[in-house]
Amino acid sequence: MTEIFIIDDEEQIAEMLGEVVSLSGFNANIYTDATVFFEEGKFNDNATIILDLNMPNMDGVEVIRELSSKSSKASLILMSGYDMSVLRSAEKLAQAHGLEIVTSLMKPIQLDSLMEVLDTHRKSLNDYQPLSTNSHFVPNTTDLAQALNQDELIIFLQPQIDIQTGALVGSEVLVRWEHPQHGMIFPDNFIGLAEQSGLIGQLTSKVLDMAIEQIAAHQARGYKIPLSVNVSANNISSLELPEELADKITHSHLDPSLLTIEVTESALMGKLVTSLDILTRIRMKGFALSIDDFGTGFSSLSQLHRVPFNELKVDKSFIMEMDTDSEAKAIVKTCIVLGHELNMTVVAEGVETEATLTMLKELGCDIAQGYFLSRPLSENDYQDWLDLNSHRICMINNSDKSSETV
Ligand code: G
Ligand code: G
Ligand code: MN
Repeated sequence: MTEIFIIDDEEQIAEMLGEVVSLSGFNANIYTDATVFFEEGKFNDNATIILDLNMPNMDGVEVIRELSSKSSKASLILMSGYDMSVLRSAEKLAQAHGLEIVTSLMKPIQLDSLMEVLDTHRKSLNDYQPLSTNSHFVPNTTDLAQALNQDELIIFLQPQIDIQTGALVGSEVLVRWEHPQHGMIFPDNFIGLAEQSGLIGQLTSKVLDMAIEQIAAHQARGYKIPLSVNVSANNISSLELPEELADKITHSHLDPSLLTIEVTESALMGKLVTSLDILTRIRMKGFALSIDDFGTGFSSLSQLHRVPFNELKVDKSFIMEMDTDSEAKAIVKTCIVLGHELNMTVVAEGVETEATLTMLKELGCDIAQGYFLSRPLSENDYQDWLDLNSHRICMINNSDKSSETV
């Protein structure tokens, strides 16, 4: 039976939680003092822990820190009697340390909601097990180098829609690895490897070539569809990137403003001086620049002001929660105002519901991207999407933009 560890200094509550855990088909281990939990050390790397944040000896935040120093990959259910913002910041902290958050619960705990959480968690543990064993392919540098040489990387495109008019205003390019044996591999499983192995320059270069080829293909059909490409922190410390981009675009005879370079907020925090140099030159050459996953890093406002961004993409974690979480909504609202004050177009990523889209429209956000509008699409599916959505598309030499609503 799967073990669940409960750490809560209030003995009665801990025992009650223990009963719910047992009823849900897990083995409950109760601790009223976190130091004992670590002394006994009965937990493994993938343990599930129900953790109270407010404890007198060692508190929940200290537990998170200690787990991280042991390189644990534990899954946490956090509890607190404080307000939701304390739970949210503890969540962010845990995630930054590589721990997984199952959920956060406000005290007093609703036992039926805890049971529901445990039920879902048990299912996800069961689903996960076969993957974590031998069927899960973990690529190495040789595999990736080979994929690059044999053109196994392809791109998916995700439409971006003008919230006020419903027009297609661009699409984000997302790389995929079509492995001949292992099927489709997602970027989270190889971008990190590309960065560490020094293959990221080559990877970005391939993705840029594929993106430019797509822009040209759309243009040949009379469609003007700007594309955005993600680059990593390593790319923006390579001084040749602006020249490489300029060479590629000149060669294709395209307008550079049709290509947006997306840089994550956290990538900027590295070597700021070098990246400022590179980003400024990318803009001077006519490309557009976007700050991605905004709100998850810690860039200062003055830093943001110094880099000539055209576009700000609010991180999907806030967008996905804004219809149920007033704090997330406040962050989105503030990002929209900030972006507009700094003359940037504001994009909301991760729009999954109509309610979210309506809310974003009310807040004056410019562009939406997300599953509610379309998932990322393969080249063929994207063509089909364009055919079905021709009323949304801006044609070349046609200033009369579509006015359909979403
Ligand atoms: O759809 P999705 O699973 O594609 O993307 C996962 C993550 O991978 C996102 O953070 C996205 O920014 C990143 N990503 C997707 N394509 C590329 C790419 O071509 N280069 C880099 N550096 N990151 C990418
Ligand atoms: O980090 P970046 O913002 O570049 O990556 C975008 C990521 O978000 C990709 O992995 C993409 O597949 C994913 N994505 C796009 N739309 C949605 C959405 O509506 N919901 C969720 N959960 N993910 C999305
Ligand atoms: Mn992106």
